[in-house]
Amino acid sequence: LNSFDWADPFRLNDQLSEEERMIAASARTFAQEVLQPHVIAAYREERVDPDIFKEMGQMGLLGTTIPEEYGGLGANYVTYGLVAREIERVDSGYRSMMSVQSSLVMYPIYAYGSEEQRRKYLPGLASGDLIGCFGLTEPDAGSDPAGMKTRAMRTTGGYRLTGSKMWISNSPIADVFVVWAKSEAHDGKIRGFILEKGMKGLSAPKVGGKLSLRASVTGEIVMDNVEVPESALLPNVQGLKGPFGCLNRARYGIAWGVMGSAEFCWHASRQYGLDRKQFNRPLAQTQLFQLKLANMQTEITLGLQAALRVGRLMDEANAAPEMISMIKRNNCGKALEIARHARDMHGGNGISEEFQVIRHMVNLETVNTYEGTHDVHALILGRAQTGLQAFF
Ligand code: TGC
Ligand code: FAD
Repeated sequence: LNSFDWADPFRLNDQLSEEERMIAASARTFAQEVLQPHVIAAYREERVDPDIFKEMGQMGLLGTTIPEEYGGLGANYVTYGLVAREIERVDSGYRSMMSVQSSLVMYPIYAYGSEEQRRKYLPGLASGDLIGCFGLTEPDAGSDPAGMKTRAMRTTGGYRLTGSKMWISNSPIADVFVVWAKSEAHDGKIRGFILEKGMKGLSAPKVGGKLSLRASVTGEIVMDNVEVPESALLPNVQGLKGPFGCLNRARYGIAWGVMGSAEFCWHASRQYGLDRKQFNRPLAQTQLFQLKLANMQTEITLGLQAALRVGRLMDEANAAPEMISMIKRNNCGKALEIARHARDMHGGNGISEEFQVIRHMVNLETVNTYEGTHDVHALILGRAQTGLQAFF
């Protein structure tokens, strides 16, 4: 009879190449040895250590899919997903730092940028010497980014940007800002611009009072007549497909990442149930506890398998955005549900930082919302199967 590995029921590991397994294993060691020891205090104190970017960079975890000539690892999308899973096993905020840098800053510079822009920014972003952020959302334009108010006006040598972005990961510590604006010089079309820290009129105040994703810093981007040269424009894309092209990659990575977070919660609950006795038997020997563990195991196994399938299609350049909506939505929703159950299964200890499940749970509330909310992705899938858009 074939054996069953409770922790890897569909033998995901066997479906990976030697190289994918190796990079995943080294990402896991890094995450557990370098990130895990600091996360509880970092979260409590809402403290982000910018050196984490350099540490990730040294490990080759920034720009995993960007070609080596620009400082990336030149690996495939499955590898990128595996890295996200290992980092988010520790904390969604750390995965957020990595995925913004890789998918939302390095990717657009690589895919839409000039050769000069690639050479100028990508090696520093890959090493973590430069920190990047991505400004799409605004105070009055979240799920509906087409409603953005940020404008770029033509000047003699370039553009002048005015507007403000809200809820921007990494912005208070960023050196490089990829910002999306409606450009009056391009018939009001959405265009991407690369701004740099220190430009006159550019500031990025921190958003305070966050009770989720506290190990990652979030801010605004305020642009008060920021003048940039022509060379700041991303030349090779226009329209919403620019930012969405980046979001496809980041959302895909999130679908893997949240499974790492859910796996942490599942394994912690299983161990807790084996260790703790009530009514003279381990909690894990009760039917209700086992039902919850079986549900966790099933949803994580299915979610990982789905992410791998979409990753393989991405690597063949054959994935559709709706596939990504499906796995981003479902994996986030299931991970959040798993974390809530894990919190409950830990009893009173479940609310303590020491057991970590409540931190994952509260983080996943953000992950379920950003990069397209759970409901927005349902509307994308609804539109794809009815031909009727229900957004407005
Ligand atoms: P719609 O009419 O659907 O499309 C407008 C144009 O965009 C193209 N497009 C895509 N292209 C590539 N990939 C996709 N996934 C695309 N989706 C749309 C589309 O083909 C069209 O192109 P064209 O040439 O015909 O003009 O646009 P809509 O305005 O009706 O959009 C509706 C909706 C809801 C789907 C969309 O706006 C949406 O996805 N909203 C959610 C917004 C969102 O995800 N924001 C994320 C902000 S970044 C972030 O959260 C980072 S957190 C990261 C971290 O910390 O880890
Ligand atoms: P809204 O769009 O106002 O949505 C509120 C509620 O209404 C949701 O439940 C939503 O599903 C629902 N809703 C909206 N429209 C419809 C509809 N048509 N039909 C039915 N229901 C609807 N953005 C960036 O650009 N860059 C970043 O780096 C970034 N990082 C983030 C980090 C954090 C910690 C957070 C919390 C957010 C971040 N975001 C970032 C912003 C994020 O993408 C938005 O919060 C998200 O897209 C939702 O937008 P909103 O907050 O304006 O909510």
